[in-house]
Amino acid sequence: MTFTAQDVRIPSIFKELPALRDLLVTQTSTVQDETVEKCLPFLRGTDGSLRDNVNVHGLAHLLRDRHIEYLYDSLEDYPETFVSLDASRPWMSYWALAALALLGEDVSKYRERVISTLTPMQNEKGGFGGGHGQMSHLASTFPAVLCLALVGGHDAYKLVDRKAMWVWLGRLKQPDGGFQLVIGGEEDVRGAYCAMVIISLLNLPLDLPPEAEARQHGLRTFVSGLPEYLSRCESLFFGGQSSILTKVTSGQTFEGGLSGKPSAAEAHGAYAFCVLACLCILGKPEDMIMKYMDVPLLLSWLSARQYAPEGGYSGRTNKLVDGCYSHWVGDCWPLIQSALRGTPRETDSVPPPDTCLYSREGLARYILNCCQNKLGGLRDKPGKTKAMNRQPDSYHTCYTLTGLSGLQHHHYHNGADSSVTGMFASAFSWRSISIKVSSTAGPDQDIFDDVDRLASFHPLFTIPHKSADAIHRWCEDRPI
Ligand code: FPP
Ligand code: K
Ligand code: ZN
Repeated sequence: MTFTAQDVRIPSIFKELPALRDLLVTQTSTVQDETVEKCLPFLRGTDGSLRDNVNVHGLAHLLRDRHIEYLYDSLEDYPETFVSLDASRPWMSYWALAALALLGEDVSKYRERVISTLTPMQNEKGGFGGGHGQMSHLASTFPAVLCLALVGGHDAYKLVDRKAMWVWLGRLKQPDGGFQLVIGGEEDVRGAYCAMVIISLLNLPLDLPPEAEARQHGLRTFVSGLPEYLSRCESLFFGGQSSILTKVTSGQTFEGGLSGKPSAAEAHGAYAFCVLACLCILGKPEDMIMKYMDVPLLLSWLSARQYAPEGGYSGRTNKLVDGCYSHWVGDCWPLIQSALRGTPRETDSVPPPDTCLYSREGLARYILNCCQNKLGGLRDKPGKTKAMNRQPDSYHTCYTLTGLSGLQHHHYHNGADSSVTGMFASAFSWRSISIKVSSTAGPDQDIFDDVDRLASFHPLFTIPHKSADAIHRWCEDRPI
């Protein structure tokens, strides 16, 4: 199809400065203004790097082959200066394999390599370290298990010593209901989310092992006190950078977001996803989110994370858009919308998509126009500043694409559909369908060309639905 620049339809909200502007100039407003200035030529499709690559809606096409090339390359050698990444090897593997799977690549060809990479990282006493000889940590065990699920197959699944994993996780369970990430180390909601993903995918027993110290405090299972712990993570602070936090005084309401731990801390999108996804592993969203969250306040905070004209999300109040929050913040929406909608009646096999509480179009514009590097890979945001060189990396490539896939699909769960029974029935009953993303400029039209669509991910496990089902089924057949 040929069209002239005049034909391109971009709603003004995504190409003009906001109509209402606060005239107080601060360091925060200055960097915000600089960010908008950087993004505008990309959003308008006029930046040279987008030349000949926008559709009639002004949306850049997905540079699929270049991203695939970039990700394959990210799995090869690194120079010495990258030595600090040695503690993140399971993450490097996960980000690349997950993003490749979203782009339609078959990652099962990496089975042998994943097995040989992860084998030396598993510790006898359970769990995986981030590299050879390192202590087991939930932030490395989580991506390790997801990599095994992604490549799939008997040889990958059987690598995990599930009995030792169960015992190790028992030692991480804390009297307040949460989980430490490493024995004797920090405790926050990443621990709770990573632990429950591992327990549910590997179908580990819910009872705490007999030797778990949490038993001395009256806890019996991995779930004991957990939803209450998560509900205490609603932020009691009113935002800004951590150095300028203002404690809420009486009369002010709290911010409504979710923080990393119950002791008052700043609300952040990455922790919000951990809290909500963990609650949805424990039960149906309409039960768990409605019961344990203050939904109206959460909606207000989450809505405030999406900016215009940029269209992308920030992770916290008064901070800048960043492509990775397309997942951490953006993928909170399907969980919340599902909580508000409730489980569909058994007669509606696919419930109709909701009135969307966020702008799918805005997020798509930010990801495709502002985050793609023309040589491959996706980034936090455009521009080069003295403070930070906005180059792509596999973390941002993975999470911008996860967010893009999230907005291209309608996620729903259907209790009647799950072959899994018990505690995790709801977690394994999520389904999705590809949906049309319409534009405010032409509401009847899909802004996506078919070639720019990604595969769907399970909204709680961030791997394909079939990968989550397959590892779980394999483990169900082999009780420990
Ligand atoms: C602030 O970074 C970032 C955080 C406080 C949390 C980051 C955590 C995650 C991204 C993932 C956690 C989840 C799991 C499952 C391990 P910043 O100050 O550089 O960014 P900001 O300005 O956007 O807040
Ligand atoms: K950031
Ligand atoms: Zn980021």
